[in-house]
Amino acid sequence: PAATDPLDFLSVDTMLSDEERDIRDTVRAFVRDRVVPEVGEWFEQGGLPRELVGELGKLGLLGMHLEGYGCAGTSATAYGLACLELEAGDSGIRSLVSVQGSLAMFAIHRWGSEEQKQEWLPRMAAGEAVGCFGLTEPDSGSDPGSMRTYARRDGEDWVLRGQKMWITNGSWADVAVVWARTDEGVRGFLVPKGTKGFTTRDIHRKMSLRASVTSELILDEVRLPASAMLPGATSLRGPLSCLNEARYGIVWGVAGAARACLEAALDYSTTRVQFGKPIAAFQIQQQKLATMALEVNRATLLSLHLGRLKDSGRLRPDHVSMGKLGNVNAALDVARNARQVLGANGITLEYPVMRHLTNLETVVTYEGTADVHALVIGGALTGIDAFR
Ligand code: TGC
Ligand code: FAD
Repeated sequence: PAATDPLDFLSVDTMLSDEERDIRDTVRAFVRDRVVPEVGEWFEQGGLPRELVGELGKLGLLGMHLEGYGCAGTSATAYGLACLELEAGDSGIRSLVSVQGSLAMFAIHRWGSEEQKQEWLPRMAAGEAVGCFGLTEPDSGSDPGSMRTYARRDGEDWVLRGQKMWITNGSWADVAVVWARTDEGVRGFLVPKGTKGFTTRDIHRKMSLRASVTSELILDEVRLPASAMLPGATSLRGPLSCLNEARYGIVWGVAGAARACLEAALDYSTTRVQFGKPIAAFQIQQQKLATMALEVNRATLLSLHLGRLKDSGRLRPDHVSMGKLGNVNAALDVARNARQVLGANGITLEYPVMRHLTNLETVVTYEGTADVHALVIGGALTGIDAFR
């Protein structure tokens, strides 16, 4: 007989609380009704409807694991489950939520002044204001310590000059969290849309993460008051602490992308007939399905374990690196296998698999490449830094 729930073979569901299951079910229904019917079109057109931000805000998903300032204050595990369901829809939707909540809002929540928190967080939680997070530059990706964007003091003001690249939500953002070198170390600045000298340019012709806005930020002598600087962050630890949060969401998210690919492969293989039988009846296809199910379940269990560690205050950055490295690679394997199960149909946007597969090629690169995370784990295992 078929497993009771082939998408939750190991009954991970039984390890969730009622509240966690409720949140998961709400997000799953939103993705089923609002995202899945249209996301192929968004991906093809290369963007997202902006109203989605308000809808995600109404659901309480923006900065949902933060406390106060209009944020839902859920557990890290509940936030992870939401990321899983969102990314089962598309990595671009999870990216929007990650950048808003775990990068831009988290940066303000963790490192901002009371005034900055009051000004931005309630509106960002409601989806009335969008944020982005500018760390990467054209010549500074894996090595953010080499950033050139520079902020100099001029009397009470700061003046920013530089360029940020590959910034999710960039041209949508009402506020950009921009990281810059200063004579006092790396510091973060809140740059509101429309500030003189601050412009954005969208990046087109992407073959991956198409249902997402990706932009360049240009800062040409942007003058900001002293109150625009995040007072708590004084080194690279500032932005890297935000990355831990977003990477944690990705650990969960990609388990959702993988689950969606498994689901498509299961559906397809039980209905597609060749040589007089559903292709699911051939041993080679069953082996692929079994391997996919194993990876989906293993990735989900790893996510849940990291979630419980985070909720009990024991999650370390190198734990997150292991989760991101392992789960993204697993999801890529699942998506590649599923794509083959679907044959020629697997390359189209009529099915979700190729979309997930190409998205995951971004996910394995952003928020620390697979190589970066392997080196973080290697460093933790050996005590030897192999980055330089
Ligand atoms: P290193 O010398 O090791 O450290 C510099 C300072 O940072 C501290 N630190 C951390 N703090 C918190 N969390 C972490 N994970 C941290 N890792 C390091 C460290 O203690 C030190 O603090 P302090 O106070 O002593 O100065 O730094 P390094 O220059 O050797 O670089 C380390 C490395 C390579 C691991 C790091 O730079 C790295 O992670 N590189 C990858 C860059 C990256 O992930 N960029 C992502 C950009 S944002 C993005 O991609 C968003 S996409 C989101 C979406 O659309 O979903
Ligand atoms: P590089 O750092 O140049 O790496 C190129 C290759 O060299 C990689 O394979 C890498 O693993 C390898 N490599 C680098 N250093 C080492 C080393 N020491 N040892 C071994 N191998 C090494 N950034 C933001 O700041 N904010 C965002 O919102 C954001 N959104 C993004 C959205 C999309 C769609 C994409 C594609 C990227 C986004 N990024 C964002 C940028 C992303 O974080 C970077 O692409 C990523 O950090 C890698 O940097 P890079 O592309 O410059 O590659």
